[in-house]
Amino acid sequence: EGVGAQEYTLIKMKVVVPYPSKLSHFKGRDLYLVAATLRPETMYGQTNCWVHPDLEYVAFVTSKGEVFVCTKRSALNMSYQGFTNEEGVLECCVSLTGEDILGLGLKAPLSPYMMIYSLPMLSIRADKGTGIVTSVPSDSPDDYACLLDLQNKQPLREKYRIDDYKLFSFKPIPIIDVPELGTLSAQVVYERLKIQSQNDREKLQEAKDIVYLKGFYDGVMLVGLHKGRKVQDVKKIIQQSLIQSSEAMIYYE
Ligand code: A2H
Repeated sequence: EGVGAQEYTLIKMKVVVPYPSKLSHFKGRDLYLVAATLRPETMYGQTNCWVHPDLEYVAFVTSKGEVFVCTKRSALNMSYQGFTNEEGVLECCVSLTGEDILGLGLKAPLSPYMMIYSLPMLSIRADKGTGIVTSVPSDSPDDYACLLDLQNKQPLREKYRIDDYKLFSFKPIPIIDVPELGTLSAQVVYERLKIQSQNDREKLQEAKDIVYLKGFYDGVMLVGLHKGRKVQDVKKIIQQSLIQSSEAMIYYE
């Protein structure tokens, strides 16, 4: 952990069988898309998962015999953080593109939806996190904007061959009450700033600053074991409980 290291919570989103052809090689093993988040306490509000259709990903076998899917850059970082048997070595490593892992059915920890799906987000960066982002449209303006774009723009759905049932049954879930911003703070700020789409990068940055600050310092949990408590008091507790149940890990970069 060097100067300025960022701690992420890696959320293990279990891919539902049968695996797609590019991953059929891993039949019989538990396989996960691993998303890097700064907000483990928002996992109660997951409605889907984001992958970048044009990014390169890898699947590799961890020291526990599970299969993780993420960018190669993050997989190598993981290999130096005890995730693999040997540092710098990715066992049974298979290369994938984002398109190979679009539309997968996933079981996401703490989400009230039994199954959620991987959908395309074009603003995912290759140079941070795992390239997999878990979507919480109630509390993340980026996630809200992207979900709304997909729901409103038929050509976008067609381009990435997204089945309607993977998208339209999923609504933002009220999980945190933020004074002045209410229980769907990302949507409220998106509307207040008159954001038009996921490409409104400047306004989205402004929205993120507002929602993140107020949500963290003044937000109160509306759901789960810690209902009624402040976000900043329970964030670490929720992270630790996800780690205890093997649904999450800590990852630095
Ligand atoms: B956060 P930082 Cl509810 N490209 O998780 C783009 N965005 C990425 C990413 C990538 N490669 N990897 C992670 N992220 C997102 C939840 C969340 C997040 C909420 C609210 C705010 C928020 C649900 N999505 O982040 O630049 C992930 O989304 C606001 C910044 O590395 C991750 O946490 O600091 C966050 O950005 C990491 O951003």
